Amino acid sequence: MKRALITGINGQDGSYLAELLIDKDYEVFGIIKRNSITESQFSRIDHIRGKLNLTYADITDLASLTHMVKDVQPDEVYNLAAQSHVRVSFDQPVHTAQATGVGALNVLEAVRLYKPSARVYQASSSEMFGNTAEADGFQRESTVFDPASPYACAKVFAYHISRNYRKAYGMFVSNGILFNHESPRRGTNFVTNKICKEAVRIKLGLADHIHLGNLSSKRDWGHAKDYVRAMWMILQQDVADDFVCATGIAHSVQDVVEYVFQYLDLDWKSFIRFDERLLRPEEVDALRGDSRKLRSATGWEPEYTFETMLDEMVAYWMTKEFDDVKVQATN
Ligand code: G4F
Repeated sequence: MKRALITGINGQDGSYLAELLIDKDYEVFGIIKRNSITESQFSRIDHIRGKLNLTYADITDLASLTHMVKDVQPDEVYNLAAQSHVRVSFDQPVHTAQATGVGALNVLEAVRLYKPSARVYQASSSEMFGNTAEADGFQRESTVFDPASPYACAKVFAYHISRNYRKAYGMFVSNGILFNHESPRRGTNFVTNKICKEAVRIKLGLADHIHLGNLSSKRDWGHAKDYVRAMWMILQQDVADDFVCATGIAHSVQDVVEYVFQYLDLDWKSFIRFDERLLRPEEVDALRGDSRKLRSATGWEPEYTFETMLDEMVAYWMTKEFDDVKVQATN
């Protein structure tokens, strides 16, 4: 049985990846960052908790990571933990640098010291490209990075230190440069799931508006389930490398709003209110990925479309009991 260690196992991606690896007969280990609301730590993985080996640890705490790697002796390590909210990274730049940037280095160092033959997946991000694009409008592996937030700067560091460990120590470390990926498990302070959840609450008469920031930015949105499959495929390659994972199709935030409200038979213009607190000090205007390298190396193809992904997310909220807790005003 292969052993996988996942940081961020209780997040959107970690939970889908854990399901995938269990299906593939891996023994799955995860680290959980302790917080004071125990229930919220396990909400995405409760249904598979009996099949997981979970330990409290933190990517900012090298000692806890070295213990984990030494004890578990994993074959594969997926570093998915981070402070992953771009706008929040402007509020907490130092914490973001420590968790998202130095955290990745801690993972690499723990692996180098106690299981250097393990294969490491580093969750790199399309945010690293910032506002650069190739002449054809796409970002790909060769596109220059121009990070536009503390989060993106930290991810650029993590990307480069991963390549450095690959070259300096001959370790198998691969970067998946993933474009935005969503699902019903997405945090509701990210724009797609915020729109889906709040639009359903409007439909049910529990709310009468949504506060949003920039409606014109464009993202290449795929489904998290498709993207965790890419993570696994990246680590099954003969040679460690870096790969863009994206659908190749971009939509604006307004496209998301229009699609979701139309699905619910509502006129979106009556319910959207602009809130300048939701703008970022520096915005990334448009992201669209060229993932031909990944597709030709691994055969990866997404199963979901933009539309089927949003259909699933809205359907999820339609069946949910609401506790009427509002989404944070500033997220
Ligand atoms: O959903 P978002 O917060 O995602 P963002 O910033 O693109 O980052 C996500 O994807 C990255 C991959 O490219 C990951 F690395 C990162 O960890 C994260 O998962 O915002 C998407 C767009 C932005 O342009 C934002 O300005 O939506 C715009 N937006 C407009 N109103 C909003 C809102 N974003 C949020 N979160 N909340 C709003 O009310």
